[in-house]
Amino acid sequence: MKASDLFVKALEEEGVEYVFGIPGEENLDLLNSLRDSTIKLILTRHEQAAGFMAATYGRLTGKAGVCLSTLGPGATNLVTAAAYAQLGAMPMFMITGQKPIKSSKQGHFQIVDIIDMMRPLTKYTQQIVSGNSIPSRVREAFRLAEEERPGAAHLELPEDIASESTNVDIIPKSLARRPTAEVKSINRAVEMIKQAKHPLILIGAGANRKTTCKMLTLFIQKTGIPFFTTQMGKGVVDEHDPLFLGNAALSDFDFLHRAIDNADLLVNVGHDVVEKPPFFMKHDGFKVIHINFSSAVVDPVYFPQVEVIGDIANSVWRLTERLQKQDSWDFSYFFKVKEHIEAHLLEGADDPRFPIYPQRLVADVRKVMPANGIITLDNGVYKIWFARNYKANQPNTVLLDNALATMGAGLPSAMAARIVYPDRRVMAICGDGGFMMNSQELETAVRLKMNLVVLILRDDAYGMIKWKQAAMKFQNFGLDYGNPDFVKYAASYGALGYRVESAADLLPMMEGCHNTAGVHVIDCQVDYSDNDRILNREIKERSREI
Ligand SMILES: Cc1ncc(C[n+]2csc(CCOP(=O)(O)OP(=O)(O)O)c2C)c(N)n1
Ligand SMILES: [Mg+2]
Repeated sequence: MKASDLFVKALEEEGVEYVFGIPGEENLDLLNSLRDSTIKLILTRHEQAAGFMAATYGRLTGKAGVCLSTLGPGATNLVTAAAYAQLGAMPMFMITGQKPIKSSKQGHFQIVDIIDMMRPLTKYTQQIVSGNSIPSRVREAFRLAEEERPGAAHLELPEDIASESTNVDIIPKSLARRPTAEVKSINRAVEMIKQAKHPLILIGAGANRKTTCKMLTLFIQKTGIPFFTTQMGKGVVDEHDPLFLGNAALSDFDFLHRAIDNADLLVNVGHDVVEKPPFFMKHDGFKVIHINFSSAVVDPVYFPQVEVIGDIANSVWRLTERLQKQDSWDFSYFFKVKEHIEAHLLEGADDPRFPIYPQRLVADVRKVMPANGIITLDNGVYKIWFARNYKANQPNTVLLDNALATMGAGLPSAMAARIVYPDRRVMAICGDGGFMMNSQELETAVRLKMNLVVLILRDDAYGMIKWKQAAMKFQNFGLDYGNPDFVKYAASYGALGYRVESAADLLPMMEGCHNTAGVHVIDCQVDYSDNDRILNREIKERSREI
């Protein structure tokens, strides 16, 4: 069998449905083999977008999303997406091409060491040096990309290897179960939770697995222990639950941190230090039980006292079996904090001013999104508002990146969500800066006849950095820019463009877009002038009084 055919067969064996990317001449054998397979090629307009789409596919399905590029410049364009998948724990597999390795007449044209470049960004990176090693290399790449903690894997398939003939069979997946926690660690955790006065549950990204969501909901229902989420833990348990306190979008001084400071024990399910800290641990503060697939990376702000290491769903289930509500638990202060949080969330939710206030915008988006609707956020200051104010009902319905926190992923990840869930409402929410970093993918979305809504928050600036600049008491400098006319820009791609003219416009406009086929782009001017006052000062001062 031709090596490139074997490669595609190995991908099919792994259950691959899509390959996202841009081929170069070094991938033409592989491209031809893909032509005859069940796998669909999703051709994009930038490799970075293909990588973001593959990573998001992996995040949503648990199966490695696959992306493809040529050598040199195509492969270097995948770098940010590799880091996105690796830090965000999204299973993703990159295939890059290369010039012939046995003999080549092109000198060093386009050649950079892609394997070494990918090393710090992946769990596995290898050049394939013989067609016969394809089955084991591909299996190994998928094993590592998908195994906890998931991440990025990379294989380089040189042109001459892709075209050679092979005589080996593919290697099927083995049946493997994850190890479960050792009984003594469960015993210790049970004791600590029973003895605590004010235990509190933290839900992080690693808890976002199907079985864990179910087990965790049962655990919370049975014990009645209140919980809060990290940005990437949103939706694992329904945030409309009366035991939900809030989201730790900020690392300190928010209302929620008053509850955290009052806790004497935090039961951390699935958060690790790759995500921006939801709080800072102190030596004389609360104790932490770390429940995760692997042990805690020690950090000055995170040094748990007890670790329950093994399959998270199994650990949570065993804790649920062993724990009942305790009379000695006292959550009264937590619920007092919750009242303040809920009251603050309502403030500004109906603000009529325009350009629109972020609080109003978040409230209106929530109104048009059903429980299973998916919003994908790019990176900007609005991410904090969405994390704090948008209550998620279901897992994977708020896709944001609080690990690499890259700009440019909002639109591609919405497109991947659309592919995985053709029947749900999907909306990309991007700053004008982040949108422009991958706006060329509007063409891909239009070409694929996607139904998609893209909401652009326009402040004609890198607003997030402006907010930090103001907080540091620096003069406004170096962060303003102009924008294309987004309505005309959308139209030039064959998408539908709209401009919001008043706060009251937005909700019916979004509703209309979701009810109409096609790619819709909404240009909405946003007013960030109160961000500094509210996020840096008001919540700090008001929460101190609780
Ligand atoms: C690729 C990348 N470049 C730079 C940054 C640093 N950064 C974080 S947010 C931000 C500004 C985002 O601007 P915009 O997308 O317009 O959102 P806004 O905050 O204005 O709503 C910048 C420059 C980043 N996170 N990622
Ligand atoms: Mg902006």
